[in-house]
Amino acid sequence: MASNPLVTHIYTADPSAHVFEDKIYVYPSHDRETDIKFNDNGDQYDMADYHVLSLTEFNGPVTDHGVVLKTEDVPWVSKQLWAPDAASKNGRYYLYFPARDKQGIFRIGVAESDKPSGPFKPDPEPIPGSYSIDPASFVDDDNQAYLYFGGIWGGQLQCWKDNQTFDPSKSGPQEPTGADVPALSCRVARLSEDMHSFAEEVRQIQVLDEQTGKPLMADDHDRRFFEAPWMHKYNGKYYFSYSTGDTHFLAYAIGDLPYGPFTYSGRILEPVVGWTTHHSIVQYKGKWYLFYHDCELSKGVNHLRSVRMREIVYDDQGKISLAQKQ
Ligand code: FUB
Repeated sequence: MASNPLVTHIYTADPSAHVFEDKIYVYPSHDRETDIKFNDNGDQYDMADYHVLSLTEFNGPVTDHGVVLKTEDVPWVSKQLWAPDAASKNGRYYLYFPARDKQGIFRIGVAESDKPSGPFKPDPEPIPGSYSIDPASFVDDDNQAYLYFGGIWGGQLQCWKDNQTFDPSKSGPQEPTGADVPALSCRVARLSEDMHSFAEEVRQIQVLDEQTGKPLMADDHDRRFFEAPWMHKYNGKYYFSYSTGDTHFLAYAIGDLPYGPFTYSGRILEPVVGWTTHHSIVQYKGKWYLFYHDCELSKGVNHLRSVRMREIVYDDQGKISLAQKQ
C-alpha cells in the first residue's frame, strides 16, 4: 500500500530525509515539465532549483519552505540540478548537489546555511575532486562526516578512471559487462572538518555476495549498484542502500565500517511506477521510515515524480522489510 505523495503542488523526487531540530526535513529534486524527449542519458531530468520540505508526523501536513537554491545562484553550473542531500555539523547546515558544469561534466557542489530550511549559499566552485551524481552525506556517531556518490549511465560514473580521467567516449548507456568482470560501484570520501571538501582520496566501495564473499559482478543487474546511494546506521551496523537502475530495485548491503565492505542483504522496495527509484531511510520518534518516489501522480511520466514515505521494520537479524500496516 503506497502512502499519499508528500506534496502535490510540485513534482518532487530523490528524497533525502534527515531529522534536524526535531523535525523531518526532506531535500528532494524538484522535477519540472520539459519538451526534452526521454533517453537513457537522462536528459529529460532537467531540474533548475531545489525546495526543502518538512513534516512532524507520518502522513501529517508538509511545509514547503520554497526555493532554497537555483541554477543561476551557482557560477559553475550549466544545467540539471539532480538528487541532493543535506548534512548538519556543529550547528551549520550543508546542501550537497550534483549538476553539470559548463563542460557538461557532472560535479558535486556544496552550499551552506544556518538553518535546515535554507536558503543555501553555494561555494563558487564544485568540491575539488568530485564527480558523477547523487551525493549522500552521513555523519557518524564520532562526528566524522562522509560523502557517498556516484551513478552510472547518465550519471557518468563509467566515464571516470582513477578519480582523475574523464573519458567522454564512455558517456551514455554503457557500463562494464561480463559474468567475471566486477561491477562499478559507489564512491566515498571522508569530508573535511568544515564540510566543504574531501579530506582524503576518493575510494570505491565494495558490495559482496553473501555466499561467496566476492564483489558483485557487472552482469548482475538485479543486485549491482547503479545510483542513489544512502547510508544509515542501525544497531551499530552500517547499511548501504542504493538503486539497481535498469532493474529498478532498492537494494541494501550491511557492513561494519562506513567504508565497507558491505555484504548484499536483499531488497527494500520492488519497482515503482516510473523508471527511476531513489530513497532515503531515517529514524524519527522511535520508528524508521523509507522515503522514495514514484510516477503515479503524473500517470507514469518518468521525469515527473512524487515523494512518498512508508514505515519500515527490522527483524532479529537486522533485515529490512516494509511495515505491513502503514
Ligand atoms: O533525478 C535525477 C536522477 O534520477 C537522480 O540523480 C537519480 O538518482 C535518478 O533518481
